[in-house]
Amino acid sequence: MITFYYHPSPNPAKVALYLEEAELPYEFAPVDTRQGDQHAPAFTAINPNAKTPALVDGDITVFDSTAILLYLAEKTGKFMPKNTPAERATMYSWLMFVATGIGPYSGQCVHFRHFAPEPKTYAVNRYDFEAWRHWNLVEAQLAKHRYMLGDAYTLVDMAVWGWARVVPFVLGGAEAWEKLPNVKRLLDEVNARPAAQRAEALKTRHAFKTEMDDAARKAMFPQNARLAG
Ligand SMILES: N[C@@H](CCC(=O)N[C@@H](CS)C(=O)NCC(=O)O)C(=O)O
Repeated sequence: MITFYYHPSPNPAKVALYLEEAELPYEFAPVDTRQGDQHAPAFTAINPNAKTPALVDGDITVFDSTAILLYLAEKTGKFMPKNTPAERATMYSWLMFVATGIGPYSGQCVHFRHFAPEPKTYAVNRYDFEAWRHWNLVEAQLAKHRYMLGDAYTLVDMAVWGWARVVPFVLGGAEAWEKLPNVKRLLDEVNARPAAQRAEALKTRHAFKTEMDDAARKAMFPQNARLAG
């Protein structure tokens, strides 16, 4: 049986969607990052990086959303492109683009736009610019193809969906959709899938802390302790 370590945020959402799409049974293990659960030794034994998601499958442990997506896709054979060098090369390219570009730049854009103390003009400008640059590349790909890899819905679309759900929060408001109509089209299509609705409903299975108070900031932004004096 799979145990899925989850918090209602973009990277775990990708994995929630895959598990639901592939109809894999799993036990739900909430990790309340605003309460500091990610730093508990029992969790860092599973994910030394102290972040969600993580997954335990029998005696196998896998952490980091992209690694988990690939693990599950190799395990089930579902939502993978054809096993040709060309198709796999395209898949790895876009999957890693989401992992190393969309995720980190969107995440930092959220951090500086919504949570960092002033002065932050330089940082907001840099991360907003880079987040837009990355999302515009996804937009261009989806303007050419129905899905990220062409005609078939794959794990790459699930990786994009995790972050597309929060584009207005990342890019400064719902008007961002006017410049990303094809990303919005994919988001709406995936949102309409029963698996996506089950994945979204996971957040109601635990009373996750929503306040970003001092305790939450201490758990999530440990770097601030170095500024305290
Ligand atoms: N590269 C990692 C990033 C994981 C990550 O940043 N997870 C966030 C939620 S989206 C988290 O758990 N944050 C808690 C923290 O930073 O303390 C992945 O893709 O899984």
